[in-house]
Amino acid sequence: MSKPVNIGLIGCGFMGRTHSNAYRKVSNFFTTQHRPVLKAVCARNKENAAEFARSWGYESVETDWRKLVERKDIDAIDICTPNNTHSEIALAALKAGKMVLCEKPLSMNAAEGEQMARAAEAAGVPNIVWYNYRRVPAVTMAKKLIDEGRLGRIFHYRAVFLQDWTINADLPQGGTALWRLDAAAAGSGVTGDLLAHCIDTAIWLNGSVDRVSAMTETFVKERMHNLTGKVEKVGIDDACAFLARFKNGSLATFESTRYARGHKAKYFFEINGEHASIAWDLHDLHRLEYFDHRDESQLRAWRSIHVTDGDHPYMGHWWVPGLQIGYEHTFVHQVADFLQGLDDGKPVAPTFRDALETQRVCDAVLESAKSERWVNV
Ligand code: SOE
Repeated sequence: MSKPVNIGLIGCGFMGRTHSNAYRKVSNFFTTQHRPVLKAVCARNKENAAEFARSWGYESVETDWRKLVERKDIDAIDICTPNNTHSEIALAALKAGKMVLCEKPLSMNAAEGEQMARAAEAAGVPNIVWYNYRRVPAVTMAKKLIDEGRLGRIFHYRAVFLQDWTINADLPQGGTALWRLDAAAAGSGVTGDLLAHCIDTAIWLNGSVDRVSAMTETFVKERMHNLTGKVEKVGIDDACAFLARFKNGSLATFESTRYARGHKAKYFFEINGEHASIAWDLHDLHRLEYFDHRDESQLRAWRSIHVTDGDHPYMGHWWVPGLQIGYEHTFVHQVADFLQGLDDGKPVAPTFRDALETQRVCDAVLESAKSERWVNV
């Protein structure tokens, strides 16, 4: 028998849409006993919330997240608001005994994240953070190949996440659409927004990071602030690059920027092991590049695996072999796994505790950039 999970979503932006889309689609493609019900959406602006509710099929609207969190008919709170609100909302939701699905990054910093992870464990309720790229089928397959030991000892991990949308110095900071440029709302720039994705994937694939050495830059030093109407100092990192040593002995480089002209969302990683290497690129997200030195020498080459077959991760739930899926499906996969976890009574990664590890690396990166020294995680 199907068990409803009443969702209360907070925030009607881009992420609110990706999550809502996932809740709507998941039960058409994945069979779980639990099934999401779009119970309520919350945003400060009532008209926006009502319009969002209408287009995504939410049953009701709230304008105060505190009221939503206290509602008896809500089982799970989904936090899609700017980073500086995650902690307060999550702590209140956990106190009210709700499950919590929190948009990435978990928190503004590790201290806040630690509090959230502890509260989630004390509440004993399912909790998860939306690091969606783990659930691109090709990335999940990379994890499988690594866990099978195919790469052997890992020597190198390299990752980049490149964008170009903030090059224009006239772009303001702050407010509904541009809070990612406002340090007070976002905590950091590319480190928390983009590198957090790379770090989450890297920890998942390659284990814990031991120490880092970073540099950051803010190319546009002042921007008009949408909330104050004044030109204010920019507090976020526009670009960040760091070296890392993993606990498994491998060396890593990470780079992210919003100033890489020509790149909209180029997330790429490559891992080099003793026997084999793998590489993945978000611009071609259904392909996993794989090179195995143990192949017969004449035929040895990079293989470009089209991860669309029925026995590839998640793909048996979609169309027929060879037909692709995309970005939005990673969120569907996350909901599917979360619901399966509810069926099985098991936590599903990345939990708040897992995401805290990423937060600790982000903190170390920012501290290293400031001190110009290596920092232990
Ligand atoms: C920023 O532009 C952003 O939307 C991030 O906030 C997302 O997490 C990333 O997946 C795509 O880029």
